[in-house]
Amino acid sequence: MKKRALITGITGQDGSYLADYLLGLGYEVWGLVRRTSLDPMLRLGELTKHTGMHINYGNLRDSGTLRFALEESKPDEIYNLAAQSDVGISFKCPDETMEINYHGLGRLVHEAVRVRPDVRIYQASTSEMFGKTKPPQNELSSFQPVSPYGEAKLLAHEHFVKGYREKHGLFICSGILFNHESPHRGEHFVTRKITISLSKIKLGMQDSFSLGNLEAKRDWGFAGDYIKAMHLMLGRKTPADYVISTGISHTVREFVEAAARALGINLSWSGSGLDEVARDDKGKVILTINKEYYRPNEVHHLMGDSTKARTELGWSPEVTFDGLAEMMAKADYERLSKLR
Ligand code: NAP
Ligand code: G4F
Repeated sequence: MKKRALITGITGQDGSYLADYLLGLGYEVWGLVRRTSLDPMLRLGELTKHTGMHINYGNLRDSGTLRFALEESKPDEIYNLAAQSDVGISFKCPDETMEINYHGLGRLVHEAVRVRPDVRIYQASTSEMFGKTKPPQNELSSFQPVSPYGEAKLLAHEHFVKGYREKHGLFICSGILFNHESPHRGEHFVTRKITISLSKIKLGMQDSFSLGNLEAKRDWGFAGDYIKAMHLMLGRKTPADYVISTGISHTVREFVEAAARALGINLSWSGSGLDEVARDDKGKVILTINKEYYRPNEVHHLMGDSTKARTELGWSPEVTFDGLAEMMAKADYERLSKLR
């Protein structure tokens, strides 16, 4: 019998990599897809034609659709990747964020245990839950979230992951993943915004772009490496939570520099604060600072210690920071040069 996996958020960055990986392992993959006005299947591409791939229309806000998807797919494993995943937007839409990121998991778990009490569930928790906690952060660090997104994910982790595991014996675990990126990354996250903007500038399709806080530090890895850890967690004898990270952090400014290097753009910085700019080799301003992109409250430094995952799961990341920036910059450059 083929193993069956249900992935919520299959149309997102991680969902697309995970579906591909599980299909490659011989799984039957079911994806929960919400109705959108534009084609939500773009990232899945040819995978939608795979005989092992099935789609259920549904929404984490709607228990009935979850029940139906669970009854139809009868999954051995559930990967709950669906979320309002944009931290900046969560300050503007806190209720929606709580509704999907916290109550959504509650609905899913409640329905899942009725359909299949021995199901194994992966919850997409996040380093954003650490918030102000000093790095390096690991499974024993305290949580001090500063955004509605981080708060909703922490509540989901405490109430539904730890709660159902400890009180009801459910196999459910949190992957506390640090930032991970790829050519499939949403276009409003900072790394992808940078690689798209620099590619367009290089191709003469755009003059300049703006960013917010250049000094924030993140521990950036490759999504294709991180989804393997999700699968490893559900293969353990007993459920546990794991930090997944590279252990190395860089500033947003360093990501701009790495992506520019990959595209052969020589940057020079001048000015400070909101007046800082970056120029290209010809002295043309290509990057300015806009306070619109600063957040009401910022997580300044995330850097994970993933010793537990490396030891117990045998997991480690393969793609380096420079390799990631180059992969993303070159993918955008090639895609856009065909469109031009
Ligand atoms: P993403 O690209 O933004 O994908 C989010 C997915 O959730 C999309 O498929 C989206 O569908 C779906 N979704 C949103 N609201 C939904 C709803 N109400 N019902 C059903 N589906 C809904 O996010 P990602 O980067 O792949 O991240 C995957 C998960 O990991 C998220 O839970 C995120 O919070 C968490 N996480 C991500 C990172 C990271 O660095 N990437 C780090 C830590 C944790 P549409 O296609 O229709 O929008
Ligand atoms: O790329 P970001 O929007 O990612 P952020 O906020 O770290 O959240 C991502 O990682 C979390 C894991 O820690 C996930 F849980 C979450 O779902 C998401 O995937 O911003 C990164 C940094 C921030 O400090 C932000 O202030 O970049 C800074 N930044 C500077 N200028 C900007 C911009 N961020 C965005 N999105 N856009 C800018 O123009």
